[in-house]
Amino acid sequence: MAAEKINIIGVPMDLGQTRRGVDMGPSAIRYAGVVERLENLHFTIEDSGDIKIGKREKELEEPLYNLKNLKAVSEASELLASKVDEVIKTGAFPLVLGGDHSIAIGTLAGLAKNYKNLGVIWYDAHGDLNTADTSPSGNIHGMPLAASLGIGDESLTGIAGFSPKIKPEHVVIIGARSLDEGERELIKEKGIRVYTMHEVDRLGMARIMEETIEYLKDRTDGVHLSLDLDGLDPHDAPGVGTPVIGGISYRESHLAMEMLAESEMITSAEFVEVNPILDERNKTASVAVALMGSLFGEKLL
Ligand code: 4U7
Ligand code: MN
Ligand code: MN
Ligand code: MN
Repeated sequence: MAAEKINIIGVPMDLGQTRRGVDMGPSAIRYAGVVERLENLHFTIEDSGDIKIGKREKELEEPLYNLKNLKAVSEASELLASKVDEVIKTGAFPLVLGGDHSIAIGTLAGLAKNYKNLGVIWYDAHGDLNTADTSPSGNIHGMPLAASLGIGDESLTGIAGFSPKIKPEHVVIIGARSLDEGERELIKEKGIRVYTMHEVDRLGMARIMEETIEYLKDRTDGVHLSLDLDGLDPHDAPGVGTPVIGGISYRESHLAMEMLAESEMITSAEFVEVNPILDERNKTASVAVALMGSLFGEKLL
């Protein structure tokens, strides 16, 4: 890891989906010992505290164009984008704690102000490539990758005043096993690199990470890891709002993080969708912290 300082930004966002509790994700991850874990690796940690999140729209109100809580999500995205931008300018590594995955819209907006060719590793059971037109749920946490590619409603694509934030050829999705029809079409149309669970089974995580690192190495000037805990199997990460069976194992995930640490290519990261209310004794937050340990270079010997 190039940076010696890590700046933690909490985003207690739960408005990108309908289940309660994911707003407590940042607290659960802090409680699981993130600061101590990274201090042990000799990083200087600053905790910026939490981004302010607005109010949920009334349940009965018809959501605007199939985009639930659009106003509050886009406002929080602007705040987060500014914070991430500010942290990068101090030379620290931004480590964003979610909150639901809609927060990636703000994270990527802040990052893209600083990287012309930002690479993104999207570790997730889902593609998060929906728009209001294709989304079966209207939940914005299913849309952040599309929005960052400049696809979807202006209030999401236009955060921080420019669009797109990233290019399709700089994205690698790992762990996909639940894709909606519109997402499949977009993946094909844009030629986005996707390692589904089929490839995880067939090639193994080591080969996938070698290929991912090789693929992103020369074409990007920074690489962001956006890790949705539901990328892992629900057995290892039960505290998530949209679990899908047949996921990436705890060991495979550690290997992925260790290989990213060795590559020294990751310049920012976010860990999202930890929902302590659905969890078993803070297991999922603890898994997130253990994976952060490996990502930041923890070794047994
Ligand atoms: B997450 C879904 F329909 N695709 O759009 C949708 F299956 O950030 C799920 O990856 C989205 O957890 C999951 O609502 C979003 C659904
Ligand atoms: Mn996601
Ligand atoms: Mn997901
Ligand atoms: Mn989810």
